[in-house]
Amino acid sequence: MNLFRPYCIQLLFWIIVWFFTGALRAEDGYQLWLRYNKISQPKLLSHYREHITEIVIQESSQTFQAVQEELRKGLSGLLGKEIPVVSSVSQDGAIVVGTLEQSSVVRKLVGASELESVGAESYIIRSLCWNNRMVTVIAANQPKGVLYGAFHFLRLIQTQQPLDKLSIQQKPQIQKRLLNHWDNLDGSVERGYAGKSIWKWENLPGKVDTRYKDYARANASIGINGTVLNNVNSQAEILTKDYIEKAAAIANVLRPYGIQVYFSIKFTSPMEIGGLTTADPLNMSVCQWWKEKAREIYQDIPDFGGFLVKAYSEGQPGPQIYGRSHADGANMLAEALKPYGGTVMWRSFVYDISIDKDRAKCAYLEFVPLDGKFASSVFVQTKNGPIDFQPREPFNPLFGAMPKTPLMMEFQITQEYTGQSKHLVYLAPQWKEVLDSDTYANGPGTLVAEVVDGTADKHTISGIAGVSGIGTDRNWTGHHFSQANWYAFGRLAWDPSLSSEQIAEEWIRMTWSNDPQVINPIQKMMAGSWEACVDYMTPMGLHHLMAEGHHYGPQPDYVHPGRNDWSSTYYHKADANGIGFDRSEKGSNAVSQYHQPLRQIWNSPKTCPEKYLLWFHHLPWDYPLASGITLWDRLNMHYQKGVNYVTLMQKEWDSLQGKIDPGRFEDVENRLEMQHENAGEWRDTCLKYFGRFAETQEQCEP
Ligand code: GCV
Repeated sequence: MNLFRPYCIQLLFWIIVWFFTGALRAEDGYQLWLRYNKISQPKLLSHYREHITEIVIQESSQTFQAVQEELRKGLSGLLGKEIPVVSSVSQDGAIVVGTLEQSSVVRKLVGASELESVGAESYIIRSLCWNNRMVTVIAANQPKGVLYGAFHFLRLIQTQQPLDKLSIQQKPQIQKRLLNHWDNLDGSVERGYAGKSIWKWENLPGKVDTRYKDYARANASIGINGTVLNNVNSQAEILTKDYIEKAAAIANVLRPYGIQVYFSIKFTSPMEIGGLTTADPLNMSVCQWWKEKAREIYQDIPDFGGFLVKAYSEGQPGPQIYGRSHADGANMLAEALKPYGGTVMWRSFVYDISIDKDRAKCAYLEFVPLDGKFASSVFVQTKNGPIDFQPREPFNPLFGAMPKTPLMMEFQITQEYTGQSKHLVYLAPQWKEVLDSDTYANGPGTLVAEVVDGTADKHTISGIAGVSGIGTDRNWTGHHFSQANWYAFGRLAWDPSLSSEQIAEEWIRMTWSNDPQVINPIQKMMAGSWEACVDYMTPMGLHHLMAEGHHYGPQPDYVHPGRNDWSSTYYHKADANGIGFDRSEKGSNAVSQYHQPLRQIWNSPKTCPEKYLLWFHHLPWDYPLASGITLWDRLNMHYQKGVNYVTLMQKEWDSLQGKIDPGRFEDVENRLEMQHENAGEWRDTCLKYFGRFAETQEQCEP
């Protein structure tokens, strides 16, 4: 017996250790921000247990099943006990969930007039006293609104907000909030850095991956309501009967979560899979083919969203082959989708440099003359900047230049040009910079966000798209912190006025911890991570210095054998006289595509903000900046500053050892080490290359 005793004590010791470090057991990131771990502070836990005792639901649609499932899962996890689902209020702490139309309890609690004005996806969450009972109501006009409300309610608990005096009313600012997958039908993902495509086309429609539901939950939790399943570099096969059936199986999983599916289509599909000899949008047989195709799709997918089109760009065919315009092509597709309410998203990512030698000007020159010529269900989907998702670009001048056309914003969540899945770069500040930019289109204060949400030009439709960074990696996005970009995209799509700090804090609390000792260092890391990336890659308005093809590392000396505008040297134009692309009136005059006073401010290197200086100006190496420092010295400072920030992020992260589960801690630690090494490579390669010119130049005239 005595011999046995030390073993018992040892066992007890390990049980205690296991119990207290339980929260730090390895996590793999699969649950994203929907972790629902039990609240550990006793006071807080009893507050929530007091305010949540039962879930009152009277509806049973598929969406309501999703609502019920999520609330049960979330609340039982967070509160550490099962919360019963009932059909009427029986005690204090009832959470009443429902629509005005279907739920008699909701009707008793909420006035019809309150919900009437808010629209289909909106919701209210309110604390009430009813029949001497303390209740919380989550109400909406449509089940989808209730679903969004339920996720909001869970978020309040996940981020440890009090529940006693709730008075929340939410309405999305932008109607169509879409992910764009650049997923190919063979399972590869263009510019994907998190494994293969999650769409298992080879197994569909028979076998439906369980992951689709978690994908739907995650997206619904941040308000995303549509997904384009396949790459804009499209294959005609997506429109065959087989693939429509496969997509229908995905749509069935996403539907209860309020997510519509869309296809990227190839303009020459009528020829490739339809046996026609032309794809001319004005040809009757072609129009008929698309009408038939739309009918076929809607038979299988009644809530199908519509088509996304990359036309006449980077090898993709378009109506121009037949001497027709973007509007001719888009309108023909819109006509085919019209009976079903489908949408066309026609991309403006075109750069035919026979139109203008400056690639940044091309889309504007092609699209602005077409303003007013698109059918009412057509969006022109436009990247945030005029080149191509560079670490930093001024906003695309099309925003503010096509008042008669709804412009759909296209951001890139996948980090093609911002370190892929190796670098920690929180992109919300980049997107905020663009959304908050003043276009001056209708005088001062016409923000890009207002062009996108339709208020600037009184459009009845509005949309925003994010190129997805999702793949089959267990944590969905490769880098654990790339999840933050997915999260932030959804939150900003819902409400572009949210701050990037606020979004980061929500995400950190839900994804990592509510402990301020964890929140603060991570906030700090994320806050400056984008600016740091700009600094060590392309500071002061430089752009497209990335290696050819994969776009990861630096290659400032790259010269494309056939296309000047695919060469790094085309963008930086470094030589003995200086560096930068002259887009002022004296150069390509791209500044003229912006409204006054931006045109004037950006036209002069004296008034142009430093962040855009070399985007708009070619300047001598010893050009004196306002601070008195020369351009070359300042460039050196930026590159070093970027690398220093990665060192700081490493330090902050190291301070979290023991406070973060070991699995995710080590993964991020390793990636930060890689980032540090690669940031140094960016600095050294670029400064060495530019130094060849800068340090041999003749001094500029005083
Ligand atoms: C899907 C860039 C990317 C391409 C992408 C293209 C686009 O050029 O490098 O991979 O193609 O943008 O947005 O169409």
